[in-house]
Amino acid sequence: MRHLGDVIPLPVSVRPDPAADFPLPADVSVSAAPAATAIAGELAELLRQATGFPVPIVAGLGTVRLLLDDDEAKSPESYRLDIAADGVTLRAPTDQGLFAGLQTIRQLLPGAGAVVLPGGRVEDEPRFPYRGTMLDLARHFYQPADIRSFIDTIAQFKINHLHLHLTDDQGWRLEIEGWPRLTEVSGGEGTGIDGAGPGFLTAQQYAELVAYAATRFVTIVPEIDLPGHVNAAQVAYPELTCDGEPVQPRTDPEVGYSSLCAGKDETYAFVEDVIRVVAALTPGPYLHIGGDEALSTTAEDYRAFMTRVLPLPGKYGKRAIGWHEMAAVDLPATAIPQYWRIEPVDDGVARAAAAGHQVIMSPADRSYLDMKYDESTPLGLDWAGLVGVERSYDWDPADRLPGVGEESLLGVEAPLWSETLRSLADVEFMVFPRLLAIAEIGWTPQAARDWTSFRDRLAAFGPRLEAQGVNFHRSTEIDWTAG
Ligand code: TNX
Repeated sequence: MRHLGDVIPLPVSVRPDPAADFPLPADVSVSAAPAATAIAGELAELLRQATGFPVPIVAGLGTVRLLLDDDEAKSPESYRLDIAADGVTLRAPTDQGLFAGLQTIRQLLPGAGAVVLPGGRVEDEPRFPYRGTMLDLARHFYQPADIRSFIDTIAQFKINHLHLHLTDDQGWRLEIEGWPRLTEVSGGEGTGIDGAGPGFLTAQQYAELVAYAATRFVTIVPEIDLPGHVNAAQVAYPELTCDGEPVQPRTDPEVGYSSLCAGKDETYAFVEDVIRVVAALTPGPYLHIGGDEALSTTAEDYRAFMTRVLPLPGKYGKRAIGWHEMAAVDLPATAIPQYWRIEPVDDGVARAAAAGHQVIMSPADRSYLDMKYDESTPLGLDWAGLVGVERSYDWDPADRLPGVGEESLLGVEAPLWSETLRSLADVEFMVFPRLLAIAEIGWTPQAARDWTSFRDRLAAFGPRLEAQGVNFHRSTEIDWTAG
């Protein structure tokens, strides 16, 4: 049997009651408020798999009950789980909270043997509303089925945002109505790093992916990287360069050489069109406009460009997110800088925070999932250092940058860049288990977190990830035999 606190991310409050340990009976059933039928169906299926019992969904009071209490002024993701001798009750203010609680129940089910749930009460809510990861589809494209599988895995750890880096120098991965050459030319064969990552999402596939993610309570955050990282766009449409001359496709990992032309009207016609189309395809509240490493854009052009472009997500109903370089300009009130630096260098982020902006923390030396774990890691980069599991766990996003404390943070994100990655197996190897560390940072109160506790809880997830076919890294920092 699992212990009530054997959960990642660690819940806010865990009160075990061993007298109330609950063996699931052969006639175990599920009941739910009408608004929660989808989650009830999922829970029943989970219990069927664990027990082999039929687990019907019943109209009256089931053995396991899902209740919606919308009267409380709590986080929509909060939940309370009671496991008692006469059954299990999960209550939350929203179906999002029920889904979070469902992930806790999933983790409390044993991997094998008699199905007994540990008695007691769990009360839980997230530290931050934004807990994310990122896939770089531009350097290497991953098929929708792989992205869906990835979403299934991350959602189990209460990761609720998936940022898709859709465009870069080496490829353009989202079909844009009115600009067909973006994907015809820059999404096809020969694109990506070493020409080995071809493919793109049609508008329809993107919409389906967004809808699928929503069933896992994961919000897709699309990124169109501007004004740098645009070689693929310029290959497709040479009028997007300053001199209008064609440029060559690039499949090397260099950054900082391409830029949209801040002084040309064509630039803004293109950018506004793309933002309008992406916003229309995206139900979530955010649209990421990049803004990083625009090393071949002059500071003056960067300001001029960003000042014109930053209001556009708002015009189409979205909040702009951008890499923190964009904080060099005065931001629209709802814009969110995403901080990625190693050193606490202030590029205007603290000023933005003081003006009331929310910030997403993604420091490269802690949260970049494309950094090698250690010298022997066959994949990944090391420009931000080696990032073992403890290093990815043992930091606090609220003390990274002076002036950007707890109350300024929307949350944390762990980006995965794809220069060295070729497959879902490669992605999983770099992401797991480190994303579980980031998930706990984003969910569990800082004062309740502890590396030793995390390390010991993580060991038990080895067999679970293995059973799910997830290609996680068997880091020697963890004693996997303890699981
Ligand atoms: C930096 S940090 C980048 C990406 C690279 C990554 C590789 C940032 C916003 N941009 O262009 O893929 O390093 O780790």
